[in-house]
Amino acid sequence: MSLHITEVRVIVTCPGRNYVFVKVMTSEPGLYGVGDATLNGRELAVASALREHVAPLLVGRDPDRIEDTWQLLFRGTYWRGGPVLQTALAGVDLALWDIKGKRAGMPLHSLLGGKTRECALAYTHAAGRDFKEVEDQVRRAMERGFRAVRTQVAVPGSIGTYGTGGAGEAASAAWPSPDGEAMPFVEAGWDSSRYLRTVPRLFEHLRNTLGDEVELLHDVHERLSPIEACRLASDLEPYRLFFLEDPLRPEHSDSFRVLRRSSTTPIAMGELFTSKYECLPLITDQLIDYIRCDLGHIGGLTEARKIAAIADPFQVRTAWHGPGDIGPPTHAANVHLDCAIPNFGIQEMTFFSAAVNEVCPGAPTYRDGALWPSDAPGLGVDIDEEAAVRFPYKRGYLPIVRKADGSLHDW
Ligand code: CS2
Ligand code: MG
Repeated sequence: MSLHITEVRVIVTCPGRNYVFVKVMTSEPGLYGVGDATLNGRELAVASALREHVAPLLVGRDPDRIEDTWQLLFRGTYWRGGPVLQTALAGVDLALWDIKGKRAGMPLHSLLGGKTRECALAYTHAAGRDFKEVEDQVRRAMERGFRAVRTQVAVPGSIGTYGTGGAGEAASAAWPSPDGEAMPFVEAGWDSSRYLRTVPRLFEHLRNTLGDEVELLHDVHERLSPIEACRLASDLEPYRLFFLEDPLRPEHSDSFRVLRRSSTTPIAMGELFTSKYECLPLITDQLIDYIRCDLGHIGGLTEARKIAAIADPFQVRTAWHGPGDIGPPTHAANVHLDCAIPNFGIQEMTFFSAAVNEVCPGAPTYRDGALWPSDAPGLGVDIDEEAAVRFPYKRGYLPIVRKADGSLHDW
């Protein structure tokens, strides 16, 4: 029998935070592919979709047929899409690309058309309780070579503001209540008006103290109404952000028209999208400047390269999602794609802990403010199954946000 898939292993592990890794085994001894199917806070839903529904469909199939397998898993469900299924699909997709690269003896950037650039401009995060603390963090990042930094500051009265290292985030969701059971961390006392007053002052401070050279970014994390987002984007204009990220929820994509008319602050959007279809109007109507889907939640490289190709003639550049809650295989895929496409913009990055690198070695290398792709065949990432077993899964939830009156707000 010709080359075929023999087994799909789903590896759930918590080397500091939870990851779901996929290992697609083939009939050729020693030939397998690795992927990442981590969906922060709902990991087991994806693991179960993979084990119970996806794996049985793949055994016996030719691993070379990536597009056909993608179509099978996307169209063949009838109830298609959504974060759980698209994350499962991404895990398989990356593993199949990894196998193809290994068979060809080529790194993925080579298979994807070859390098258009040597490395991918990267940004890191800086955050603090006050402006000075954020400034110091940006300086530290610049000392490490970063030319672009995302900055977040605590909003007075809001306990553990998003992006400022609230306990819930630091633990990647696993936030035990006093009785030891994992419960969501509550960011309490959110007040959008206070946030809208605080953030422009942060950027005024940063430009006054750091000058104009460093690129600054900010993530709204989908917390604003359209008119509030207009206010923020126009108030930030004097500080020339590289981009303002996710000002609105994906459900409100029509409201980007309003936002676009009110300011020249560049806009990035997309980490919550799960397919190219949600990207379409934002791209074709040029309502955003950067598309930042998560390769791990849109069905992998197969979908991402199509999104990049759609975006290119509309002068929309890429900024793929790259937080710590997606694993090294997705980060590696980001950078292979970044280095192959013409319309790359910037790459969000994470420094993985020693434990994550032990379980899943091969994350892209950081040097001089940029990420460098591996030249090993395939993704360049591996999974140590024995090490993974030493870090068992811990249930955890993403934080939630409540306003001062106790009602729920978008996190
Ligand atoms: C964030 C993410 O990196 C980002 O831009 O929006 O860290 C996001 O909060 C997490 O991926 C949620 O799991
Ligand atoms: Mg974000």
